[in-house]
Amino acid sequence: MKNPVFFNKPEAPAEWKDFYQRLDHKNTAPLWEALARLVMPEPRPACLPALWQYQEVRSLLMEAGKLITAEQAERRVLVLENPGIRGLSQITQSLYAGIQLILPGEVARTHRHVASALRFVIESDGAYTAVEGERTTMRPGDFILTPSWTFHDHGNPGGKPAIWMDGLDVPIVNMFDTSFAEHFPAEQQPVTKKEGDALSRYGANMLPLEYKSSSMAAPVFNYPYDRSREALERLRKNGPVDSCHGIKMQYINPVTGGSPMPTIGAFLQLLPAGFNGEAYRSTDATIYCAAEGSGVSKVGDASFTWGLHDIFVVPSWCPVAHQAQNDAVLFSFSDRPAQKALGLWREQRS
Ligand code: GTQ
Repeated sequence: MKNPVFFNKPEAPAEWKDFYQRLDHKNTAPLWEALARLVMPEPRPACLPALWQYQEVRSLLMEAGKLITAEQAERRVLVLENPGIRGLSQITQSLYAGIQLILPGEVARTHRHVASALRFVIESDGAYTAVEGERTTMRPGDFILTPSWTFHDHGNPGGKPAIWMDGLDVPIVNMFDTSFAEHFPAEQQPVTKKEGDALSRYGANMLPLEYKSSSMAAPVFNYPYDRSREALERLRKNGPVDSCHGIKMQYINPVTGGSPMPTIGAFLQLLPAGFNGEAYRSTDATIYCAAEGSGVSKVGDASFTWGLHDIFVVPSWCPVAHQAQNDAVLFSFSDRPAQKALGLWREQRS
């Protein structure tokens, strides 16, 4: 039942105008004029359902590659701006997303910031990301972390352009006014660990003896696609296939079983060919990228036909229903762990 207090406010009489002006001059305002947009009976997101076709974004990004070097740009990225909140560099109310390009021979210099970042690799032939002294080769479909305040740089010693999706919690960090950032003294940080060290040490269902984590982020920072994909494939055979989600798994921090980073959660789901999912909604606005296959997702009143590497966004509390033409895999990320930590998260199956 809708609470009438949120909807039936009488029109302010003309004679109150002078009073409202005097309030205004004293930096005060009548709550009763603002209450309905302040305390809403359910989420009313300014951000809209939206789709970015990868091939369109890619050709613009390659144009950017001719205009500006990675060095000049610091990060050569096209920001995916939600059409409902243009100009804010946000894809949702709480998250940033962009598509980054590193051309052969380029490096993106070492820096760190309070914002947590993830990468979902789209194209790469030998490019790497380094985090705190360890490099990891980026392969298509890999989910890579750059936890808060960790030094990171990217490089592409290969022969082809490297392109990936960045997801950052910049809007959350800035909402709290807690942003710090700095450069590392050198362009590239020294490599102090062997490639694959983190995954061997923390990512094999084992931990070093008496291991105590000093971070809120996972100590593994690459979740290779072949492993995740294989798990989904086995589970498709074992079932059950969820009527809303297909076969959907969440990436975890192997130390805690919780999310890989405190503010951002990430997911991978397999929609078998012919999947015709039921509608689902949750309060965490979610960004999807098609890792394989093609399909159609109904997002509120919109219907998005997506193919390989297309990106779409589902606003908070907006119903989404996925269909897959052929076997499809969707990567997604959202602020779900932050909402859960604050006791805010809700979901609803239709
Ligand atoms: O790779 O460090 O898309 O700092 C935006 C800010 C990527 C990065 C972005 C960043 C980065």
